[in-house]
Amino acid sequence: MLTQILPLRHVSEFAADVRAGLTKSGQRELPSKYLYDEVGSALFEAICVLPEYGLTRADARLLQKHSGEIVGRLKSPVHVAELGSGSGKKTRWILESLSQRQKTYYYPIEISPSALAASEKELGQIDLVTIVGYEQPYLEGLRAVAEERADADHLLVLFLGSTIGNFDRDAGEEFLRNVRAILRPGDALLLGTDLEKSVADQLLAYDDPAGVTAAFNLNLLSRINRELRADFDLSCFRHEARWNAEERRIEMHLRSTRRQRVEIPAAGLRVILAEGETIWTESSHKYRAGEAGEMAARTGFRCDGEWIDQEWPFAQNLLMVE
Ligand code: AVJ
Repeated sequence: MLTQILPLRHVSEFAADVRAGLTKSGQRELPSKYLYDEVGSALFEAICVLPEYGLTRADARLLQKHSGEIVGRLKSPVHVAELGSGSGKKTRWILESLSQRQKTYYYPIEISPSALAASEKELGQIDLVTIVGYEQPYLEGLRAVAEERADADHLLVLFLGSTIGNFDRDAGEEFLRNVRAILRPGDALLLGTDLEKSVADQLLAYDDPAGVTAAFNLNLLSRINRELRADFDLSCFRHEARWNAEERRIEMHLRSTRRQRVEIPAAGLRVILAEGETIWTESSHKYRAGEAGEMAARTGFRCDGEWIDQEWPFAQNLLMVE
């Protein structure tokens, strides 16, 4: 409702983003990428094993079942770059399939140092696989990987887990165009998209009864308290998951249960939140079968195959650069 901006000489990128998001007129927001500090990454790993959150298991099942076929469609030699490696667990199937035919480099690109370390530990023991991690934003990391490769090498870019769903639809396509611009003919992108399912199932996946997702969402405020010396009182916020039918996405919000003032010294900010006001922290867009192929056609790729999990509707899409 009311925002007071104090003069400030230098702010970190995190502080600047928090400041921009919380001073927006209308709906306040915080960028979802900041959910993944060390605590947030650990909470996300816990979400992935919740019975209500079938997404990660569906993603992994498809890779386990079809990685041989997927890898069989790629030109050799091919190396693997992954945008947001997380724990690295799902990637094992792809790397094992590839390493049966060639020596393989794996480049996880990840802004969370704890996730990067976890993926290096998880995948470090596979024969004939060499890991070179990049602690960088997706496109910067991918550009570095693409520039350093030999002329004959192809790249398989992994963008798994429906992370693309965090972008608004237009921004997601713009992101695919940017990925395409870094690649060259013979390269490929394996894109995971979570498919639309019943609203009840989707809401449960983002508001589990044990409260793990609530903790994951609220931790963003704890992180701001820790890193920007803020004084968010977490007991005065409630996690909320909403289905936005028009945009076909789940939204996570943090609802202020009363009128309250929050100080964020390192962002030079004092915010007054109204009772019932929300801070929007994440969008998870959902897709239809075939939709990734349509996105591919608009962004300079050709969809070579789509594999769908029957238990938890989720699609693995192999997009080729020609
Ligand atoms: C990692 C972005 C795919 O949107 O489903 C899980 C993050 N948020 N539960 C998702 C998340 C709440 C997840 N992604």
